[in-house]
Amino acid sequence: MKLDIDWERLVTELDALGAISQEAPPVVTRVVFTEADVRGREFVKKLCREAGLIIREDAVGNTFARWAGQNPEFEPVGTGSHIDAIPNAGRFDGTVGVLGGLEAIRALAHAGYRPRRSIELIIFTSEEPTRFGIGCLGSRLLSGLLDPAAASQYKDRDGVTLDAARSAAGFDGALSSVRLPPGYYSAFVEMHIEQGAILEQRDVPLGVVTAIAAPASLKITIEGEGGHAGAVLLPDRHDAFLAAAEIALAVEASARSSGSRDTVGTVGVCDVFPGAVNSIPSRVRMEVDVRDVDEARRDSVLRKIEQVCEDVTRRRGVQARVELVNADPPGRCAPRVVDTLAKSCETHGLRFERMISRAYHDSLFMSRIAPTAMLFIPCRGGVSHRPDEYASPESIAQGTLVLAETLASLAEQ
Ligand code: HGY
Ligand code: MN
Ligand code: MN
Repeated sequence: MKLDIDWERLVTELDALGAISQEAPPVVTRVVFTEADVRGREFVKKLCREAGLIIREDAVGNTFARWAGQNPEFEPVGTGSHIDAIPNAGRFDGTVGVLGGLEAIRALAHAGYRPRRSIELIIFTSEEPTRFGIGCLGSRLLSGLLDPAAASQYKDRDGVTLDAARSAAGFDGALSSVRLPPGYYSAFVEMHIEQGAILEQRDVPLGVVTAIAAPASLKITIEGEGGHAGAVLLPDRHDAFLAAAEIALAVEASARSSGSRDTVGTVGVCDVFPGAVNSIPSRVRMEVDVRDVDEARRDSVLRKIEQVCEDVTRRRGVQARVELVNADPPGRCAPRVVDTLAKSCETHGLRFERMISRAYHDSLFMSRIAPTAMLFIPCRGGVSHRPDEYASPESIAQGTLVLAETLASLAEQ
């Protein structure tokens, strides 16, 4: 089948979606259920309608745009990703999988192909942890891996609950209705930028993902004793930030000491109260991100961090509350889907590399309920989660071509 990817239209759409942001371009910030997120959703849904797809949205805003197959009663093939973006991000993270998935469907239809199985494009809600502190909120609920009752009470930093935020964005209904029955999809594929530099360094145009690293995150609240930054002598202080600083350095040291380069850790959020230069910090709220492809090694780092918290708080006379937000197993991709992606690359004479994903994605949770794999395209310098994130039109076109070929193959399996 001769497939023509209209990469100019696709790049124009990616740029237009990138301009739907809470910040001025090239900065993309599109936090879930904000006005920019809602506008971004409307933008993509309009393109899906124009392509003749049938749209439905669930109670948390996961959005499904279906291309009806010849056998609509067969389990569909799914593809998609997210369009929410963390603060100060770029325009390709997630969106390449959504708009690239749409373009793959348009190219197949344009080539006169009619799938046996329906093909369904998904926009997952809140892949990023920015607002509610946990990543992949929509796909966790979809796959039944998150308790709806607990999720509905998640609060953002302003105390707004998930229920209130989703309702204000137009999504109501019981969160328990989001979960899909097992076997709902016959297969799922997500195209995404690599967010690392391996493909670019090895000059390989595509990555076929065989596993997804196991993410974990902690919330650590440290309560010390405030006071005048000049008058209180050092021996009398219980400085919450300096305790936090020791713990933050221990996050890095614990990851480094695992013996594997696959173990990583950082502290991405650190709120200091009261935040006045001449006031000893009395409270610090930190969010810690620890990952590894090996779950046991990751968990040993979490235990070390908890041990350090105990030691530091005892020595400094402060209190620490450590809350485990999530500690997910790694995602294993399905050989059938991996091989179908590999074959599609070969069909189009495109070199590829089998690799693991160090970033997590909605595919991590989709792999729990459907045979799943991912397709990576290179991003310049491996840069992501920054406004200078960039994927070339050539990479985007090559990825979309292979995605289209793979969706068609899976729709016939
Ligand atoms: O953090 C991640 O791995 C993803 O980009 N949200
Ligand atoms: Mn991201
Ligand atoms: Mn992403």
